[in-house]
Amino acid sequence: MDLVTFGETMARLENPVVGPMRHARALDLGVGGAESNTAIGLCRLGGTAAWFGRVGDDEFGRLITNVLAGEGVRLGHTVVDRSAPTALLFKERRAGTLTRVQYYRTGSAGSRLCPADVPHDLIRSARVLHVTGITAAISATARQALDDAVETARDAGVPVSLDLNYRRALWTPTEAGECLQKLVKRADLLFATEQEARLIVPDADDDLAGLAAGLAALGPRDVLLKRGAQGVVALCEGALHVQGAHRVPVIDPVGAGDAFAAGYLAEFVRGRPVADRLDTATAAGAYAVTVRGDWEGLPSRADLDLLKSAEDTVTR
Ligand code: KDG
Repeated sequence: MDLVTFGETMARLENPVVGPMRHARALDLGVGGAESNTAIGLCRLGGTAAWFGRVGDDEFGRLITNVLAGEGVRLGHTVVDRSAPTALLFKERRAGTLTRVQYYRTGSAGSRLCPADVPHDLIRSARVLHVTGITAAISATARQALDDAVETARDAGVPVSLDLNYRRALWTPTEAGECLQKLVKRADLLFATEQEARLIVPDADDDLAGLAAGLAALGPRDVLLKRGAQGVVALCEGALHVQGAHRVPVIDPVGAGDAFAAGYLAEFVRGRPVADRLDTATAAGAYAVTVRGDWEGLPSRADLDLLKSAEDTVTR
């Protein structure tokens, strides 16, 4: 298996017309979860990915497993929890690309993930284990499962990829900073925004190269500072890389970071050099933001070629 990942995936409800949610006459139904978004991205780029987590024994849980399986994500270790519902995520498209996310996930099936759910053999078989800080924030048992999974990967020599993915609705900056710093020390690859990075190394230099170096000093050999429309500053295997983003019309920025991680990891597991990893990561991020939805716009390999070669806006 190229990538193993886990966490909470939710049913996603979104107003199709921009404005306060209370005026919506209908909501679009989909799914979203940072880790499963990345698993889908890796599959679309031709890799193999497994996701595990808990879903409720309800229509939303069945929607999640249908969607992920339909995208080629392996779900053999996913648990159907009969005692708690699948969580909901509401995406209120308030104005243009301004989106307000609200969770209904306290006590959800996904947050009941626990150490007994962790498939250690599957993790040992992976080319990379990808985790996010969200799992540490959703419950104590999920945090323990995360800890165990990371330990198994490290013992087996499987690289650990960590996307900090700070969600302020779930915990305070102080709580997150303390907990995530411990995870950063055990990660090989680290994805973060500048704001997230400063939770971990509050005293780091103002400039991004210094910030990346501060994070790398904690352990990760690749540090990727994602800068949205401004691209990425990366400190990988000791070398600094600065890369711009593709200029694309932004329709929905949610999920861009998961796409970036998917692109980077898709090349990492194929043993490709850093330059290729960054190219695919930035292309995947660009595709993700051009389409409504957290993962729906993620590219295939053919889409990557299209972005590279397109001189016209229409390819026939
Ligand atoms: O990164 C996109 C995610 O925010 C979304 O798909 C849902 O996992 C999610 C979360 O916790 O916000």
